[in-house]
Amino acid sequence: MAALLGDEGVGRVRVRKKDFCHMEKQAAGGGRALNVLQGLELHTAVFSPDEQKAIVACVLDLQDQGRRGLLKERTYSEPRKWMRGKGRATIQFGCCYNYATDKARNPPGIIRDAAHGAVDPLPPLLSAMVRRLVLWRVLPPSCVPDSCIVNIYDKDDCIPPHVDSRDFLRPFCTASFLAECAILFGKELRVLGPGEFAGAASISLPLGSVLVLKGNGADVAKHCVPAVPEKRISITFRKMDPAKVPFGFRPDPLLQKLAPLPLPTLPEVRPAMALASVADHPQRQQKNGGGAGEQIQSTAQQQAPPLNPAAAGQRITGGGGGGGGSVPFCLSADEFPALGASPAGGRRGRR
Ligand SMILES: O=C(O)CCC(=O)C(=O)O
Repeated sequence: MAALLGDEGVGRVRVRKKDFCHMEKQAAGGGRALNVLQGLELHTAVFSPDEQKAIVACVLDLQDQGRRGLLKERTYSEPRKWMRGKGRATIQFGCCYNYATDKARNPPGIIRDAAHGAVDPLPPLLSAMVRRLVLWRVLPPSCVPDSCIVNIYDKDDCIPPHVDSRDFLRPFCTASFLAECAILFGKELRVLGPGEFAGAASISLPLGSVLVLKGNGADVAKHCVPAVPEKRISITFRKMDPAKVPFGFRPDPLLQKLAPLPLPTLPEVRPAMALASVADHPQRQQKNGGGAGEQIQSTAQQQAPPLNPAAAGQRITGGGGGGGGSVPFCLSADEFPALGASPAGGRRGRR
């Protein structure tokens, strides 16, 4: 297992930023302002370029297996791309999370009954990723993921605004591959058109990075990824609530009793640069965004990605001006379809 992704490198150049801030007024609580990004952490360079290549190759191979019907029934889903923004393929491991009531009338949530929720266990390389996340202190040993969902976005696919189900514990995290893109956060995210959304805060997700979600960033703010400019893969790792684990679930022996590796002594600590932008709070951006996030940085110097153009009331993707007014774009069941559905009857056999 360790050979798939080496354990060495806990101290290698990477920035850990966790001072994201965007204040939004709460309707409840007398209009008190709340930092809806509290609890988010961005860890960069968690996976090296070579490791990213291996992970992408593994995902594409799994997609090929899914298309050929070689994975369990609910593991691979590929909706019909009938309009811009719709068509993101997903591969689920560890459990079947049902986004919408399905044909068997299973309600949304983790399907506990294996007869209806048959998915494959985490493949070895994805288990090795989880192991690294814990050993390298990206995730705490108290919340080791036992499931994941792989999102495969073709150009123009998106994931609409949502809050991840409470069937999964916090923190959870998402790793990014193939193309850098923005993820939007906000208490309210506006739908501007097919695959186009606007939100108050935008965080750029570098290749090989891992964004950790907990606190308000996971539970108060919604998040979404607007239509991507080119093919992109993300892998979201989550630990199931023990009360929701599918019957007969077998824990991965390689993910038991993991302990974080000790950090090497750092020769230098530099202030982190801002990674999130806050459109309507330029003064806050100066005060907080440019300040010191916690940083783990060894000898080489890392350049922070450029500031994102902020997104309040602005079009995030696609051509053409800000518009402002929403156009009809229904966040219907085919945005988060019941899983295990592939187009064109691609399923030929079953493992
Ligand atoms: O693709 C991403 O980075 C976000 C994925 C996500 O929000 C999810 O899997 O729930």
